[in-house]
Amino acid sequence: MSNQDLHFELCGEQQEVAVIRLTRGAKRNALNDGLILALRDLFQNMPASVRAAVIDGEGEHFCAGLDLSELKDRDAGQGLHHSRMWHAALECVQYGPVPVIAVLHGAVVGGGLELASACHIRVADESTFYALPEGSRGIFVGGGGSVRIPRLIGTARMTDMMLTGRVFNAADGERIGLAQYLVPPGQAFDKAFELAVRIAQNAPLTNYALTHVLPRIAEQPADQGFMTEAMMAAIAQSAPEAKERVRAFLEGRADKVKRA
Ligand code: 1HE
Repeated sequence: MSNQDLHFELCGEQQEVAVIRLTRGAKRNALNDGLILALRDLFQNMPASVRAAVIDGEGEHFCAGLDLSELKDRDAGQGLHHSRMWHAALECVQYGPVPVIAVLHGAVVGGGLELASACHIRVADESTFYALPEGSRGIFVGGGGSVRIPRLIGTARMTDMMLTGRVFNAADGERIGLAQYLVPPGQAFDKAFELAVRIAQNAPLTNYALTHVLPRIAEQPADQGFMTEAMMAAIAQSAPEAKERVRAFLEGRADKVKRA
């Protein structure tokens, strides 16, 4: 589904990085139904060349969350289906074909934080701030935030954000686990793109294991997690690409791990 508020571009030498940009800056990239459905369709129909994706937001803010102008006339049944539509779309981001990196700056609030938390890596610049204003709007999260955000920062911190309207700045956001990377203002896209190019060089099966299998293992009891891990390890190491990569290291043709 094409949408004027969503820009899509293939980048990188092999067109291996999809750059996706919310282009509704005049409304602070607030997510209306059309944008949510367009995101879903985009991740369901990702070109085969793509190995990693970057999601950015036009203007000063990553995303102001749910488009509140669409909320006012909904009844309970419509609200249920609306939330499930967000769930389906953000499932396509989290459990889609490739790892996804969010480029955070300015407001990452409400549904914007829900979108960011469905991504695999979050790179924030120092202008970023995080909030869940649902509490003060008299509503609740509906885009998977109650499932994903506590897994990043813990239930107590999310409860605090929603009960008190607490806003975390960029440094605190990185400290508590909302973002994995913190960079100077204006540098988040470049950092995210650099990471995407790096991720795109991994064996696709390893990336699949990390995005689809690791989060499931994390939800399993340890005993089952160990078994799932063993099966994934066996599948990954039997791939011809894994054998070639290991051989390359043993023959001195691959990079060593360097000190941080
Ligand atoms: C919007 C939205 C929106 C801006 N829906 N139109 N999210 C919120 O409660 C956050 C609401 N937004 C804000 O707090 C601020 O807009 C920002 C801090 C993000 C940015 O402030 P600022 O001063 O740069 O922009 P602005 O002047 O507030 O907004 C510019 C325009 O965007 C303005 O429209 P205009 O026609 O008067 O120009 C705003 O009305 C519009 N706008 N945010 C609709 N969110 C799946 S459930 C998820 C539940 C939620 O996400 S609830 C949280 C919603």
